[in-house]
Amino acid sequence: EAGSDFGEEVDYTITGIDAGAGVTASTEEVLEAYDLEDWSLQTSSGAAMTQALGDAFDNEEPIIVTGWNPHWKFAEYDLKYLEDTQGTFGEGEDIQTFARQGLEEDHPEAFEVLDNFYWEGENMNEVMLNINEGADEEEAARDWVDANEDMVSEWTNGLDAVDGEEIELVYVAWDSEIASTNVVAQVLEDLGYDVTITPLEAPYMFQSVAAGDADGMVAAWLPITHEHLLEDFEDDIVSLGVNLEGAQTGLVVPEYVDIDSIEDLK
Ligand code: PBE
Repeated sequence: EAGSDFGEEVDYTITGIDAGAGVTASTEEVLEAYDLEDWSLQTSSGAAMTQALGDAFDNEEPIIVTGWNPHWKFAEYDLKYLEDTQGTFGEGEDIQTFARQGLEEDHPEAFEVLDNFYWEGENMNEVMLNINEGADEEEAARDWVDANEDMVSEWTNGLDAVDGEEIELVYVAWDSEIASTNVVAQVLEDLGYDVTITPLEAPYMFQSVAAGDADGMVAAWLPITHEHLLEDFEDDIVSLGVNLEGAQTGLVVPEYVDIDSIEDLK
């Protein structure tokens, strides 16, 4: 059976990312839902996962990872999502923006930028690919903002410059969120803000916005991935809507392995 060979080859281990990620929780649900009791999910970090993926491709070895798009790995490697017949990962998600209560009154221009921020997966990919090729995160965001003045001006249209007021954005150090958060930070800096971006684990990202310690974040994946975090904090955060459509999470393998569906892991 293809699945049991594959399972043995990867030691029945899915290479995961951080324990607090939504895709980690979804994958634990998948192991239950598909009766994959022989399998385990090994948590680490987004960076460790992409390192393991790169090592596997170097040697054309089998691997299975928790994956998502937008992500540069789909441009770098020939990858496929395993078919999710039970729909545990959902049928696509949006990335959404949230602000702290009171931000609109305290910093209306920053609130407006966060509210207006909207881009496409291909835009995010440009920043991610640049960083993956070695660019500094802040510089990659700077370059993207400079090269996309038309889109950026839609986010800042009609807003007055401010004078060094402080704004703190929180995010999790996933490649996708490193890209978006750095871009928004550059745009706010250009408007005159003094911006700090702080990487946290996902639950603390939501919590700090809810507590008013941070001003906002552009990193909520909904309706599935961060559903449990939204439930915990939705009464204390301000929803500013979708900033990117067509995101997805799932289990991802190289094209060169001969399984196609989560069912094949049995
Ligand atoms: N991700 C990227 C995150 C959201 C953004 C899919 C790794 C998660 O699983 O929580």
